[in-house]
Amino acid sequence: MTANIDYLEKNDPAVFNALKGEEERQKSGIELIPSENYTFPEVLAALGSVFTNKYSEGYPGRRYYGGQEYTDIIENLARDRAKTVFRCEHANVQPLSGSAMNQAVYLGLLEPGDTIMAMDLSHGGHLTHGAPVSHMGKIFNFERYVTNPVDGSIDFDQVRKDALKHKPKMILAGYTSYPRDIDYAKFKQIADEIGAITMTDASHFGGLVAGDAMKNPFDFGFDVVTTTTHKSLRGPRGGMVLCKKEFAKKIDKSVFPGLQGGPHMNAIAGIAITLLKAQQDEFKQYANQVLINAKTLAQALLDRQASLVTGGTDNHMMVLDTSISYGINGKVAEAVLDQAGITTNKQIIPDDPNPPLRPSGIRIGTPAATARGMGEKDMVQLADWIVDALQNPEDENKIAGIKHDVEQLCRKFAVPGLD
Ligand code: DSN
Repeated sequence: MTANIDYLEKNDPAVFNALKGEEERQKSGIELIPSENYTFPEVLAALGSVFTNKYSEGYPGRRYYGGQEYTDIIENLARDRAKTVFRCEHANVQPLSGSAMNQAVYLGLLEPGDTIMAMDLSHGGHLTHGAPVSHMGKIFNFERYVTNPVDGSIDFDQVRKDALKHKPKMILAGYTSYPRDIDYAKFKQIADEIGAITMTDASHFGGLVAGDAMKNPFDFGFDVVTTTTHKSLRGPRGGMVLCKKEFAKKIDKSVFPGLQGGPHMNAIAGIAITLLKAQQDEFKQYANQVLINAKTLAQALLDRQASLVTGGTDNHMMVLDTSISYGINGKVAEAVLDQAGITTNKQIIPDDPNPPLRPSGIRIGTPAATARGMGEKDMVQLADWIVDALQNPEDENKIAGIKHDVEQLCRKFAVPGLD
């Protein structure tokens, strides 16, 4: 019924071996990239299912191809469950990725040349929030708000002044590397004053909103929320646009036919499964534990004099300034931790003097480690290993010793879907 990986061993050993290698990498190391996670075994099954064979342009009940009796069931389930989980009026579950979902919102609700107010990229904004190298940065005019690097706060008097000056059509609250929560009420108040649409890109923390561990922007009257489905939500790779009813038609038209063709129905089946899981107590406990683990890890790093951007975390991630802390840039730090079996990613810090491929820090997050069942004690141990490795980047014996210890710990925690 679903994919049988054993066929691969015989028919394509090159791909089979790479796949097995990746399985082993995921089992033997600790995944700390904040945007990564282990999906549920049921989702892996759906991804390798017959739904990958099907074209389904259109929406349930209004498709451009025949044979949709089961795809309609799947997409309706995913949409209804998304509305329940996020307490919203409309859900589009077709975006193929996080970038596509954000593009669909801008292109569906705005006109080229319109102004969007979004977080400065080095302070935590995402490429799709108008990086000059992205198409969105060329099509729309982005005005920036910044954060205070000492505590991560946002100066809302300044945001309001800038909003009154630039009159953005949309105010975007959301991030990819900001370790704090968002004051939605303040953004909404400013947006209402100038008649702007409010959007949150919850790509990173959608699962934490779903699990009631973080605030839901819809509770503050936000118009649109986007989230990827594979980060803290633990689903398949994909994206969703959630919105008020008044924007539903424009959003649906923008996703299809505006931006995409056929949706990936195998992924949508996975999204439906994920959104049922997200309603269960176990998921709520998971979401809470992600935050507890992040706070514990951050505190343990601070206890060892690590310099964290904004001084800590309110969510699932933290940004460690490795230049200040250890005199090495984020590229070197990422490589050293890779050697120790700890996966992180190099990360620009606010107003980083260094370029993105050689930035001043790394980003660390707890969703994947928590999905394996790791808890506070493991986070404290992890902080020690991170600091020991980064303080001794050239000590091969020490790094090898840490890698050994990391693997010993990892063997105690199954990888969901693999063990
Ligand atoms: N790649 C995602 C992240 O790591 O945050 C966002 O695009």
